[in-house]
Amino acid sequence: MNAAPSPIGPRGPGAQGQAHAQAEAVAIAAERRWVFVVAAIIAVLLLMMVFTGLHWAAMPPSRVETVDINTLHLKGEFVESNLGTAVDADGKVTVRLIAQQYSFEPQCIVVPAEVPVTFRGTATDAIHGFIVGRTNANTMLVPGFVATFTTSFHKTGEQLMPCHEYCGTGHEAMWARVQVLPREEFLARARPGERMNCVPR
Ligand SMILES: [Cu+2]
Repeated sequence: MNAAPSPIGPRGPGAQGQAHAQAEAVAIAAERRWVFVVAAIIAVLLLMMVFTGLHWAAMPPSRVETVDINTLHLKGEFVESNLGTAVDADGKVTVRLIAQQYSFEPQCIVVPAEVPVTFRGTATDAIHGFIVGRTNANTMLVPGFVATFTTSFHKTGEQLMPCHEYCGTGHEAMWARVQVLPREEFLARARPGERMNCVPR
């Protein structure tokens, strides 16, 4: 025959059993509080991921602007005669460039110091990228997408601009130069409608 379960638990009657039950109740309450704290932390992290993912639209960093790589050299913004630095009528400076295995076009880019410069670039064949010296001018160039950002250069002189995305066997030889000119010198050289570069002729 089975004995009836004891009403006072396996540890027997008395103060010891009561203290144990109290301690267990405290532990359970504390663990329950921590479940809410941890759940709240996880919820905040998930909300941050969803917000940043949707708000910044992930990749490419600025927004999605596509370009047809099959007609890149034939028509539109990235034809050879339109590459280089342009100064618009309203004084805005835009650099357009393309990356291909294993060079940048133009090979030498000229920009003014202390003036916001907008870069617009794309790649023709593989994923490339560039960084200008120790500045914050830094982007990936993905075929079919236009990468764009605006930055200012504070130091005049020449900077190296290497490709920083491994793009094939010639990757380490893929780089261009950026010449940062004093603002007045740059503007004296600029001609409306012309595309500037510093490629030696
Ligand atoms: Cu490259």
